[in-house]
Amino acid sequence: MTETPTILVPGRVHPRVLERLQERFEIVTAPAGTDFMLGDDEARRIKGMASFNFAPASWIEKLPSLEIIANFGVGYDGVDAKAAASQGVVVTNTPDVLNDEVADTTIALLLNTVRRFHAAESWLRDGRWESEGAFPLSPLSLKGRHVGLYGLGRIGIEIARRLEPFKVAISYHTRSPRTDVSYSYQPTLIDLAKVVDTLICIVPKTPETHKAIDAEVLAALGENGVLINVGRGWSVDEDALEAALREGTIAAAGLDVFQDEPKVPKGLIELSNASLFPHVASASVPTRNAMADLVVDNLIAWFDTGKPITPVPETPVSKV
Ligand code: A2R
Repeated sequence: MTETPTILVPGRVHPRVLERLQERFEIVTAPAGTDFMLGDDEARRIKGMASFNFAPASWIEKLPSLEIIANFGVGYDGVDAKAAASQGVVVTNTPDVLNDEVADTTIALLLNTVRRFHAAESWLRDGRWESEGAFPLSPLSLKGRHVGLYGLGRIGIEIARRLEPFKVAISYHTRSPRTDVSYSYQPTLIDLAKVVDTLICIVPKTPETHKAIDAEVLAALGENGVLINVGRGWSVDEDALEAALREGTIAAAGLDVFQDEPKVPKGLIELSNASLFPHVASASVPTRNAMADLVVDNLIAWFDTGKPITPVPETPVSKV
């Protein structure tokens, strides 16, 4: 009889991942963090990992039998995929199953930001409609805007398609232009910021995207400018953004992601021209269940057939 593989689950993970893993695998849990808590024998038994964006090189190198890291989430910046690849370890993520949810949330956040619906609802709930009258007109509107997408991958393209019926102009910047779209391409982020008045960030966390949206990009967006970030907080210089919102360099921002989650800068919270979501873009029960299933299905596929379903680009080829 073949041995049941042992899967390490560091830190918190979606309950459905644990539930389904328990049906097929031996499970070892450990707190995620800088300290690797497993003894040598236990570490040697670990063949797979189910992680919530956590697998640093210092852990991977202490797991000599590790074959696969299945990450929950499309972004896997917390998994050292290069270190994994150099040890022959496969990394998988959960692309596509969250595209629609994230794109829907992006449109909601964009509308919320320009039309201030969050403040309008508070106005009603606080009894101010009755006591003070109509909610103040929103200074901004989505009508006639020119939206720029910084990133036009699996999620970005779904956002762009959803924007079309809103009759806005659409441009984008990526490192390589796409050949399958008619949206106008800008070769640099600053060029994009100069031609649009609304910028949506949906790029991954990489060294190149660190604080890419800085004071210069915000100034280029201009005083009617709106920034929406649904990628990673890492890509925005939050100090520069706070200053730009406070000084009117841009008009408003909608953020679902932050540099140091769950900590959100107090300065941003105080601003009435910012709409802030607690990283909920993919956070519906059906979508998170689909992501959880893809984590477990990748592990099952690997141990049953040697072929992961959704390996990341850095990953070595499958073992068959
Ligand atoms: O640059 P390209 O041609 O590889 O296009 C990708 C773009 N991108 C960048 N654009 C400009 N400068 C960069 N340094 C740069 N790096 C990447 O971001 C592509 O259009 C897009 C990423 O698309 P996907 O890999 O399909 O990712 P997906 O599924 O859309 O998710 C995006 C991110 C995740 O990594 C999480 O951080 C977040 O959304 O949930």
